[in-house]
Amino acid sequence: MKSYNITTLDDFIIRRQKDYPEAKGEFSRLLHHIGTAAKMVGSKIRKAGLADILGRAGNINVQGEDQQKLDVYADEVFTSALLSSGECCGVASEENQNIITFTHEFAVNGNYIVCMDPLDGSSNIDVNVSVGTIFSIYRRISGRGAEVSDDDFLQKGTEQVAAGYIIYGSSTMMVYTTGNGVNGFTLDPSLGEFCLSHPDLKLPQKGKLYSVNEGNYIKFPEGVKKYIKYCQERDESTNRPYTSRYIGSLVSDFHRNLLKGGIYMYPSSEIYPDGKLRLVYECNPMAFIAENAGGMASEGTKRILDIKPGSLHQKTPYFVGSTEMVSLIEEFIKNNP
Ligand code: AHM
Ligand code: MG
Repeated sequence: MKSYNITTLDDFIIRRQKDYPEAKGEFSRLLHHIGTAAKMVGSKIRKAGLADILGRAGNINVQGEDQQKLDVYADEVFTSALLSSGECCGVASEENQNIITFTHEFAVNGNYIVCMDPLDGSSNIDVNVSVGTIFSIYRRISGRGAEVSDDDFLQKGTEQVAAGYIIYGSSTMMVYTTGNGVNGFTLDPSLGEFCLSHPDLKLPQKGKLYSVNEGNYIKFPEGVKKYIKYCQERDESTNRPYTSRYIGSLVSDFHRNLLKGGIYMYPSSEIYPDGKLRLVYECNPMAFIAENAGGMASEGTKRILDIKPGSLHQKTPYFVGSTEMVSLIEEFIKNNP
């Protein structure tokens, strides 16, 4: 008999749960609901060019940016899924100024809070380029049953219980870690299931790709400029020049570099003194994934996961990817203050 060895996301979650005899299945339920929301959003994105969903929703989000309709949809779908899991008692989202507290009877005792960017890179939707969802899960620090507060969401990245992203690309994939390796699941549209396709992902220690918005080059700090020049110089012994690849969609740029090896950079500049990316729901989850795959994430001089967030939408300069590349840019920054 032929064997069809398929591991679905739910199989995988249950298998992992068995490694923790004390686990009550709460966390597994939460992840399952995130998977379901991802399928709903993925399906809507597939129809984006057909349905009347393209274009702006007419609202401005807390970052002062126009919201796309799909941002709103993704935010609602993920928030509803997290609520209905019954395991999540509050959510922080790029799309909302303040945290959302779940006071419903079945959710108030949930042990987890989730920080998310429901649709990152959404300005790419209109031009049919990949976008993604980013999520980060923490155990609440407020007592069960109490209302959550900002402190629950302003924990250091080192406290993450899990982090992941969904990439809505040529296929839909979910990649996540619970601090014990990174695994990738590809959605089989005919089955409607995420299937384990990229077990135990490892970020190559060095790579050949660098990803940065070079349009901002002249406004970058000196160390970053010198590192970019280093990437472009010819030196066969170190495999240079490197290749420049930038989609402008963090999830997609990170995903490619995770698989192939490389560095993603969003430095400070005159236009964005703290960079553009948000620590709590963009940088920390990707940093947790990077580290769990053997990579590194830095704000230039220190580890991203060690930063204590002061506010929900705080920004930070960001360098993430292959350890040798991130370490080297730290050197360039240190030597060119
Ligand atoms: P968003 O959360 O508003 O979509 O913005 C974040 C996105 C990232 O996905 C991407 O890496 C970055 O913004 C691109 O910014 P820029 O266009 O300045 O290069
Ligand atoms: Mg974003």
